Amino acid sequence: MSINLRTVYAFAREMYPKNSKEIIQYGTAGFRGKAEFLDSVMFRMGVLATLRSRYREGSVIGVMITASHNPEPDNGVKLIDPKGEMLESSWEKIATDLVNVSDQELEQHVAKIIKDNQIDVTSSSHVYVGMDNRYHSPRLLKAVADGVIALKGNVREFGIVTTPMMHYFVVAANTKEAYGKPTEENYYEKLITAFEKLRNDRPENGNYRNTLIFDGANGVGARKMLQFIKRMHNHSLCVTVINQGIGNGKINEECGADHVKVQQRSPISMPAVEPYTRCVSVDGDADRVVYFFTNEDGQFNLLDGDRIATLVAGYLMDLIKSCEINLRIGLVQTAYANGASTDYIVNELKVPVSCVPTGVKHLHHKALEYDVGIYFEANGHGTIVFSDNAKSIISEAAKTNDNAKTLLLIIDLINETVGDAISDMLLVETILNHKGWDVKDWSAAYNDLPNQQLKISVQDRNVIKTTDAERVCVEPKGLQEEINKVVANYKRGRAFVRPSGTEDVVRVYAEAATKEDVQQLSYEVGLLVQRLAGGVGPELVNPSNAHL
Ligand code: 16G
Ligand code: ZN
Repeated sequence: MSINLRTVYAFAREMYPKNSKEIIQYGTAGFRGKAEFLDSVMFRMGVLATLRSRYREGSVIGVMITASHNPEPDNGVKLIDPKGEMLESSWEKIATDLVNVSDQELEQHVAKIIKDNQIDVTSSSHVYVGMDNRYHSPRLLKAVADGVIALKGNVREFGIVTTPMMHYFVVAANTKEAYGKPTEENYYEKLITAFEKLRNDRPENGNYRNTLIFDGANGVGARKMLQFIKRMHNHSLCVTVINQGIGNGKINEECGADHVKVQQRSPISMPAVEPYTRCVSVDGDADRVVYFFTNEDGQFNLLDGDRIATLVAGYLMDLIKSCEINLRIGLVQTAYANGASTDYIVNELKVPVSCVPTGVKHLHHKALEYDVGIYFEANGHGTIVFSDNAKSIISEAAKTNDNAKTLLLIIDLINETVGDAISDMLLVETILNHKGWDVKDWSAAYNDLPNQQLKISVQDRNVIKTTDAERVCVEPKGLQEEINKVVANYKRGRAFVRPSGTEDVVRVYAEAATKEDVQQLSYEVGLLVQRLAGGVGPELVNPSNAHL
């Protein structure tokens, strides 16, 4: 087989001309932006995925088209590496360079990538492509597929799927189906079989009821949840899906995990429910999940990624102990984890915790260091990874120990390849059922410290440099010292600043013992950022003067 790089240029010029001069960067979540500027980016990512597959000796590379929790007009694309991980960092740079060259430079640039990476262009290449349900996704999927075709790669289209389903398919294919089959049906079957065996014909237990409200963010998660419901037996779980994405509802608009977490309020279209009804929100591509409920006074309560992590860690610790096996369990968080959750993990659960920079790849990577690595971001993205050593110890124990059999089913229920909102939800449901807990019992484990986030606009957010998993700011000089001074005035105060990887802002996070304190603390830290890091726009308003 021979390829002709002229074809790439011809496709680009005729069908996917570059229509934006703005430099865009492959960030923590790939490329994101307004859909109308992404056709050429998608085409080029199809080209890159094909080259990457050849570079990785014909392994399947995944391409997911989604802008996750962003508003409906946005879209995005990210590549999935052979083991289901995020694209390797050195290739993020290759991706950035490739999408920013002009159409005229494209042919030569592709030739250079091939040469620099010694890619055998005669070898075979396999690319899987999937998309969320944004109305512009099919057009962008076609552009990716054309990128693959231009370089004579093999492309398989999966249509509308969740991000974690794509990771599952890629891993299934690359493990020669040891992990599962790369089909939507097999994904449902694997998870439902494990879930129903774990339920063991006991849909309810103690305070646990098997009904819940599921906010699908008008995204792909809603559609897939409806598919799960169709396939589940004997009412093992009774799910009411709201924000299904049918009719006028826009993806993530006033709904979904990000809205619920950031706004700390229920999504739109919530039916009237009894106090303490368990409710779940996922984001637009269903790789994040948070729980919430309202109490008898109508007060909103959030059970976020930290809560899920602590619930899972406690459960797995007990289960592993009861199997009489010795495995190293570890939990991975980011600086956004509520301080109360970290205290609970260290002092009550006594599980080692590590803190890493924001972004799934950092958490996933760190979790792989343990036999059982649990990672969650406070925003609800997370999963559990089991080492090969752990799997063989558990399989051996399962020959004689029923709890080890349960643990094997838990491994089947988890999507180890990446955070998966639906799989995580089924795991939480399993644990709550096992413990006989309702949301009240679950939230009683510890009390979150009040916390607040601010976005600060600055001239150039990259002037902020951080270290120690983003908890310490090293540049601009002097900013951290000033932050330390204000934090010291607040009981249980903690704050950090970091440049966002997805928006042109600096993020401020603060927590403190009371709501009033946290408002004041975040304001003071935000003001320091404005003053010392080139703030633009109006000065922040002091919350204690806000009523004046
Ligand atoms: C991306 C990351 C997510 C992180 C978020 C932070 C992946 C796949 N996703 O969505 O993990 O929490 O960015 O956004 O890595 P920020 O940098 O704007 O705060
Ligand atoms: Zn997402």
